[in-house]
Amino acid sequence: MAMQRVVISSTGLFIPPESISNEELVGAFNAYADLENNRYANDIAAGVRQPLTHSSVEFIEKASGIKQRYVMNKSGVLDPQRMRPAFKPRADNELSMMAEIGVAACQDALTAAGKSAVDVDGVICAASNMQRAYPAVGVEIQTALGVRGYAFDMNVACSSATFALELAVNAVRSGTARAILVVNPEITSGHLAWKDRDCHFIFGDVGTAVLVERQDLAPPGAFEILGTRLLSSFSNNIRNNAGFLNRAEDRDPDARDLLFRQEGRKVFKEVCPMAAEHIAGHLAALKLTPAEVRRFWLHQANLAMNQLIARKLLGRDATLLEAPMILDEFANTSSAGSIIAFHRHKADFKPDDVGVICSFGAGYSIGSVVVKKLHA
Ligand code: CO8
Repeated sequence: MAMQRVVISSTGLFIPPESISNEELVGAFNAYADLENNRYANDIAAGVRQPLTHSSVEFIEKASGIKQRYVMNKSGVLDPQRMRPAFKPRADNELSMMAEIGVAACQDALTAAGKSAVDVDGVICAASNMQRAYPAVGVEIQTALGVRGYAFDMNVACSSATFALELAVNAVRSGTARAILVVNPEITSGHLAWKDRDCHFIFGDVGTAVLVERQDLAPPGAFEILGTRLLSSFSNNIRNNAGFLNRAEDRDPDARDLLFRQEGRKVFKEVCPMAAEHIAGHLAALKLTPAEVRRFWLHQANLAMNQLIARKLLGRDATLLEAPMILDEFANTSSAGSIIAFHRHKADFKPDDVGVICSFGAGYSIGSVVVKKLHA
């Protein structure tokens, strides 16, 4: 069978019901720090324990660009006695939380394309953590949507969405599927160390979906995928040791290393040049230059990071139209970040305009997807 042309027909977004401002977050953190410092006042006075230091709204906004984040549960996160979301366990016959927000994002994408589940042959659920080992959350989403065919889960942390897009593109290009839904239910609040001042502000919850489809079946004015390119290179600078062997290792379930942790400065320094080089190389392989790209929908981890990557590519500062940010509203939503940026900032694209979706983060992993707007 001849290779098919492949497009992104539509995207979908699920926004959680609650949000937390930096003021609220810092208020809860500082109350927690005061409680801890009171509890260990004697040890602190004796010099055998360091007091916890207050967090600050000014630091968070200056260091990251984040102003608020959406979460699936706010009360648990803001309770200084708890400092983690409070979720009600669900029975096996109820839709799981990850599947619920995944289904909502997929339905949004299907509606936007004027398509339904019968037009789709597979679902790839790609996120930085899975709610359980099996059955796959993707299969649950597939079944709830009424999609025939297949589904599976995959995890490449921050690059889960772009890596899944390459798999979806390859399936559609080779003719094994007409359309694939790539879905990213990112409940980052479940694995964020809300008690750690260095990172408590970084993440937020969200769900995104991308409908990847054969061009001849897609609605007019879709985004043709000119190419995908993936890169990974091992680093311990972003790490989470939670896993199925923890129990056999007799690990303390509250141990700090079983949640997200990072060396933020090192990540910043190492990943920026890698991402810029990756994008430039991918564009060159497609006989394009950065100057010919109308928009870079970059991973949303840090405002200064994206400014630096865009400057390396363009040789000048990028405008917010060229490298849009959604981080202020959503915080870092891991793999969903660049997809939200694309979802929110693509309506003004004209036929033949070219853009790049690019993720970067834990692994390290980098994934780029070069798209071109087709004629309506
Ligand atoms: N309030 C006040 N002060 C603070 C706070 C705070 N909350 N936190 C730290 N400080 C202080 C520090 O103690 C330090 O003080 P001193 O200079 O006296 O030592 C000072 O502020 C500076 O601290 P940092 O060097 O840590 O600050 P940076 O300017 O480097 O900013 C950032 C920290 C924002 C984390 C920044 O380094 C960054 O964004 N780096 C890039 C990180 C990145 O891209 N990471 C990828 C994220 S991983 C991912 O996207 C997906 C992973 C999988 C999902 C996991 C979900 C949970």
